[in-house]
Amino acid sequence: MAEYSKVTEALLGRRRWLRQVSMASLGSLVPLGCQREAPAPTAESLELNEMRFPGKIPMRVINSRPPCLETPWRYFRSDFTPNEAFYVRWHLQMLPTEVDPRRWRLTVGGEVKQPLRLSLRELREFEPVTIAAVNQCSGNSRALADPRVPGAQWENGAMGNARWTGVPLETLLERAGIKAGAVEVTFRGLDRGGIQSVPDFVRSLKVELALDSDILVAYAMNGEPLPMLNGFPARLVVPGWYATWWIKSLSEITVVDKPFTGFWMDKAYRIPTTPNAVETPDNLATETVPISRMNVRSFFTFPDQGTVVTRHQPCSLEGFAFDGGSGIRLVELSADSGKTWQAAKLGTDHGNYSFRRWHHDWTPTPGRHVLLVRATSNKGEQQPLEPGWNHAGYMRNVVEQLALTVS
Ligand SMILES: Nc1nc2c(c(=O)[nH]1)N[C@H]1C(S)=C(S)[C@@H](COP(=O)(O)O)O[C@H]1N2
Ligand SMILES: [Mo]
Repeated sequence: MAEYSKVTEALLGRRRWLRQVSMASLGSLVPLGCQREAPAPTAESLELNEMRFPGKIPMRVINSRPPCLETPWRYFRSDFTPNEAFYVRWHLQMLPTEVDPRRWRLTVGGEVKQPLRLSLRELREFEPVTIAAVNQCSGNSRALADPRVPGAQWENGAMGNARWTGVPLETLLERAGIKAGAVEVTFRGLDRGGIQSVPDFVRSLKVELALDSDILVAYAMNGEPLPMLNGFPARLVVPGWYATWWIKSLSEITVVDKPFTGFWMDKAYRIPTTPNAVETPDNLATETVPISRMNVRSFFTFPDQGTVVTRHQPCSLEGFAFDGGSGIRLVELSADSGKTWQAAKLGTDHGNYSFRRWHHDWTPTPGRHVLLVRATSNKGEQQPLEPGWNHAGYMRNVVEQLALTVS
């Protein structure tokens, strides 16, 4: 499925293509015991709330102006999320809809000895680095918050995993030469608020953090140019950190000698300092910090919710896990509400910032079952059995459930 292409989709027709995709990705793994209750969805036409944006398959629209589009769940059956199905999130009305790659320039300025003004071609002349990393919106799964919270009502599809190729930010900053006394580096894209009351989407990193060698200025995603809606021609990739840092259509990197202040740092994208950023509606946290590293999560991708499974035959359960960069140590399943857990087998390791697939053969007895999946990261962090809550709906990572009927 990583080899998925638009051409394939057009040739096969969507319906057949979907069938091929599930057959190709699950292949011989589909066991006799896991039957599908209903045939796979036949989305010849747009489903409710779906729209087709440039460079994208039909996707569920969370907001249309500016576009916020959610990745359909079936795409999480592969380790890498196809560019065409990768979720999209913009904040400002005036976003770039076309960029001439011959005229686009990335500037590195401010408190530097040698300001840079790089073309896309010059950026590509640096030694390229590729890293597999999850891009997840801070508000992924917000729609599931209880009590409800305002903001884009994402279900679980505001995330994706891709191979990002580009130049380490550190290389660019070293080429420019950071002056003594510099404290932060700010990042700005081509999008604009348009009116004075809407501040531009600018974010800043402390100099020490900006020099982390894993941060990239990426111009390719899964081996192709970035889709326009995912930040063509280049974006920041901050592996392990929530996507709010991953500035798209990047145009200005500015080194500053005073801490940067701005709406998107001081007011938005902040979390309580409490463990796992938890607060309660009647006792909101008074102390907040900018959101940064992702917490650990895991999901089911097969079979689908509500599938009818045959008794006493092995059913191969499948899903994936990830965290904020320490990597996945363990994925466990429970069929008894968390009393006992069994370790799943982990799939290919694409690096600590990537999705990590898991699978587990389960031989069920008749009845209705609710399975739980729980991941533990290499740094020992484990998903909670109860969801945490905060006023912005950030960082949800409760243990996920899969309800199945065994007949
Ligand atoms: N220039 C710019 N970059 C941006 C944003 C934005 O509004 N403008 N939104 C950020 C947020 S909050 C998210 S979740 C990610 C979404 O990345 P994607 O659209 O490629 O999935 O982009 C980030 N980078
Ligand atoms: Mo986001």
